[in-house]
Amino acid sequence: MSSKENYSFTFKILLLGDGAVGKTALVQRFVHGKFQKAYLMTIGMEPYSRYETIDGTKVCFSLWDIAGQDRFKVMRGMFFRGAMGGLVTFDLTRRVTFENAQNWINEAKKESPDALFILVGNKNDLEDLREIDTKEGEEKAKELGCIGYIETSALTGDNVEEAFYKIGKTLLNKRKQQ
Ligand code: G3D
Ligand code: MG
Repeated sequence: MSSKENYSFTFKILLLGDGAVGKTALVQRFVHGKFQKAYLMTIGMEPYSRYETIDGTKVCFSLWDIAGQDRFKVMRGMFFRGAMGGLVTFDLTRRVTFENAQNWINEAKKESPDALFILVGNKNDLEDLREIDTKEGEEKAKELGCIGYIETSALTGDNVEEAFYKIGKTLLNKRKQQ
């Protein structure tokens, strides 16, 4: 992990997706390197940051973990403002969360039209309970105009770094071209 000093860019990245898909678990895994079974349900919004060097440039990931529950919807607009990217997360074992991915992108785009999104299928450790296969996930990511599709497990840590790096790297390249 890089130190905080002298970073060149801050990327505001949203954790999006229905309740209980694993947004908080993913961000905790990325920022603290562990899976915590018991923590409070996210209330409104929780900010996290992690400093990283990507292709020789120090960046700050500013991660905004929003609450998926409908009763927090009124607050979300202001948290979404100025976002550059988002991890649109669904639970591989619950199809309804997959079908809702589009709604999350629409909601975020209202506030941040230029944001980039990666589609994340979480809980890939629960192989027997899976309702979405990889091919379907990849097709959905294309249909939604996402920069990619990745399957993760916040429980085992599988692909979690890769998911955040993929969006960080894409944002960095975009930034360098501006
Ligand atoms: P949210 O922030 O999207 O609402 P949470 O989701 O991070 O709170 O996770 C919801 C539940 O799913 C939690 O279980 C959490 O432990 C579990 N979970 C998160 N990621 C994974 C994963 O990759 N694999 C498995 N097997 N479980 C995961 P509880 O039981 O605490 O509600
Ligand atoms: Mg949460």
